[in-house]
Amino acid sequence: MSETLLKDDILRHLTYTLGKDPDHAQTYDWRMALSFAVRDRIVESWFAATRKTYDADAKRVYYLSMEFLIGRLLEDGIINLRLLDEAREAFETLGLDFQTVVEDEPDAALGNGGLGRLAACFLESLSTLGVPAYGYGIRYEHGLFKQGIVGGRQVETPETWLSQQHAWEFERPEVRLPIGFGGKVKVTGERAVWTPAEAVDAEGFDTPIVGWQGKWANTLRLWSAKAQEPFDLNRFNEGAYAAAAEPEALARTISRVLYPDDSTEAGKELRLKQEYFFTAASLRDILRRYDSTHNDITQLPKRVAIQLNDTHPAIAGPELVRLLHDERGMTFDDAVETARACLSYTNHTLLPEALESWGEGLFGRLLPRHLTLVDRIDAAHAKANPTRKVAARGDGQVKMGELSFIMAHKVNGVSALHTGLMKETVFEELHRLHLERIVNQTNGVTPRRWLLSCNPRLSGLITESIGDAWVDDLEQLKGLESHIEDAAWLDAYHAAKQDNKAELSNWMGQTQGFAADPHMMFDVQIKRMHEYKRQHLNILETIALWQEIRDNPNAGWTPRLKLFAGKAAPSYYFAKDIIRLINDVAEIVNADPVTSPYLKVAFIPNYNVSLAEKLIPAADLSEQISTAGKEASGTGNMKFALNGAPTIGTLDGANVEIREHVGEENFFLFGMTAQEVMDRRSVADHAAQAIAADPRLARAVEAVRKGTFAPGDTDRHAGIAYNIAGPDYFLVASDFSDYWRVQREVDSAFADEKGWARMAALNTARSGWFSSDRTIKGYVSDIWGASSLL
Ligand code: DL6
Repeated sequence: MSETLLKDDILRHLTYTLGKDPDHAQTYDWRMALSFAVRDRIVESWFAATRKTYDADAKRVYYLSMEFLIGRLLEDGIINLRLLDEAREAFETLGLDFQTVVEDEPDAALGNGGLGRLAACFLESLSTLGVPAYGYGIRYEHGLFKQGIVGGRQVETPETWLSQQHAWEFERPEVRLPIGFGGKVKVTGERAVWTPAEAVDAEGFDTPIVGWQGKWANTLRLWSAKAQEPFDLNRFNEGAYAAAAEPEALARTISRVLYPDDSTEAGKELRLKQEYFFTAASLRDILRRYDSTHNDITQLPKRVAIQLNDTHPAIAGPELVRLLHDERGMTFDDAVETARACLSYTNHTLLPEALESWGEGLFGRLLPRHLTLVDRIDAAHAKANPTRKVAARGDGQVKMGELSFIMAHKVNGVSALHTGLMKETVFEELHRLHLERIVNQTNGVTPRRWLLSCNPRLSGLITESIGDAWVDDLEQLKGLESHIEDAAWLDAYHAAKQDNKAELSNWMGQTQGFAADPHMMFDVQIKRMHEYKRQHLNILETIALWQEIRDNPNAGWTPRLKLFAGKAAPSYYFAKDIIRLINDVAEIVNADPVTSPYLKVAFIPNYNVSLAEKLIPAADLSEQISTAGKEASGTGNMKFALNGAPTIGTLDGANVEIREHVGEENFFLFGMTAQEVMDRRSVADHAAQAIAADPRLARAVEAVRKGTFAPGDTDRHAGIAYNIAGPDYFLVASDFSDYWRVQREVDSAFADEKGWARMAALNTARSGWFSSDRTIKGYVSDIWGASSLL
């Protein structure tokens, strides 16, 4: 670890790296100077880890993911290096506000939601555990769009995290790999030579990811697309300036935007290009690294474990076979076996619309050799399993789920329920043919970011009570249970939550023009907007509650703030309608003097990692109300429980395991089970029946239908009402009555302040199992066969 003082390093970087005099430095300059001073300290353990990995000739884990939702890295680095006190002190003596500097960092929003955030938690845990690993992804110029709310509606603007220098990355101009598309394949005997029609270069940018106490750091290598011939000088000299720059613009398109809208053919092509681009570059990089110290390619699986994070990198199967067979001369069968021994695949969803497939026309045009290899992989699989019906190619499509399954030695789901459903539904036949292949690895979250860093009040109390070994051994939180009967301790636990709520309330007052009373229950639903997550069930219950309070204001209501945040995909119109309904309800309800003491509604725009870090520590109640069978796991649910917010939820995803761990008396369960959901759907008029049976629900749906929350535009929300009363695929109406009933149980429980604090504290004490360190240990032992070098 560096011997110099952090403050001296900050001033040195300010002067010599940023060229700024302290008297004229802006927040940005101070933030960069601090980041570089912290980064220097990370680089030391990063180099040491790399040397150790080479010396041990250790197996490396390669995590291929289209998304890494890493958020801000500065505070993470400071916390993991245990520099917080020194950094604070340094800024105090410089007369600057430390928090302002830290919050100046833009969020790296290189992901959409849970899948990308999980990848970020995994990288941090891999480093904490000292498992040699690389994350591989795309260095998008624009991450997930910024969400504004204008007139209640979502408005999207581009995200621009790279408009300033990114302090954490190192450009690697020497790591530049050509990636081809299209063209021709010449087959000679067994093998083929692919001559692509076009090519771009993938250039690597490395970010070190440091683990707890700085003992180890791994690399996140993100690929940026560059033109091979960036600039056509002849065309420029002819005066065709735009045309001269076209090759560069076209190449850059590949890494320009996270998940382009793929509702058009051009969008689809770009998405497939992105997938092949980063997967092919990563595989070539992996083989290059292997070749630098090994000369027997057949031994690759002893040194290389490649995890496919969902099907986005599924092309890794045929690409690795191509590299081994066409380029390295292995027999086709050996190439398939070797690739399979390296590859494993995580499934993150059972939603049919999210299971990727590509039209064979597009696939064959972009990746002609790979299409043939998919057929050969299918044929070999059919030969080994003569009864099989499922294939990776069929009905004019290349199916990436099937392809990933066939090419992986292990396939995992992300919660016990989800893994079970995978076996019974999407992969039913493949599972029967390969009974050992599917394993479960329930997700987890890193406690460094999601407790230690985001909730200093609670983590301070925990450390005072049981020491700090919990930070990388989260099961130690169980030790808190012995404190829970101590009234003074429970008061302190409760006070930490109240202070977090007051802080959030102040922040809301300053930024949202609305400071909620911290004595209200903070009832929070923050996640991507999606029908299966059922924000519309929550807002419908809010409407019904508003109506009941108006009818009977003196019935002793428990005051609640209903807090929502989340982004809708730009072309997902129903989800955008739900955002508008929430905002419209907020406007009416918040202005109602009768109900205001008991009910408020807020939609906080631009949900991202940093906002989650603010909201979760201040939450009293966690809403995890998806239709059972639809949420693969959820990880927000874990963060809330860990931070002492009991869940109201269905038996879905990891809720099931959270309830088992925290105890059923500390979890508010409602709704149908996954099996009941399937049965209920076969009732033709399930929604109408549910509405007829519950006058409260009928009244709330009617208020939405007739435009109570859209004065002057009475049809505005009719679509939502018709959906709930009609097809209601996600069974909002059928689950409403039970949800309402359990929400009233929540009201009574919250009114008992001590009882609630006890329940919240038990949630914290019993959430240790949901650490991503535990999850990674599971992958290491059951899937990767790697080991820790610490
Ligand atoms: O496994 C991480 C995360 C789960 O916690 C969520 O339940 C799940 O919805 C999410 N899946 C995806 C992928 N699919 N789509 N669309 O984001 O993965």
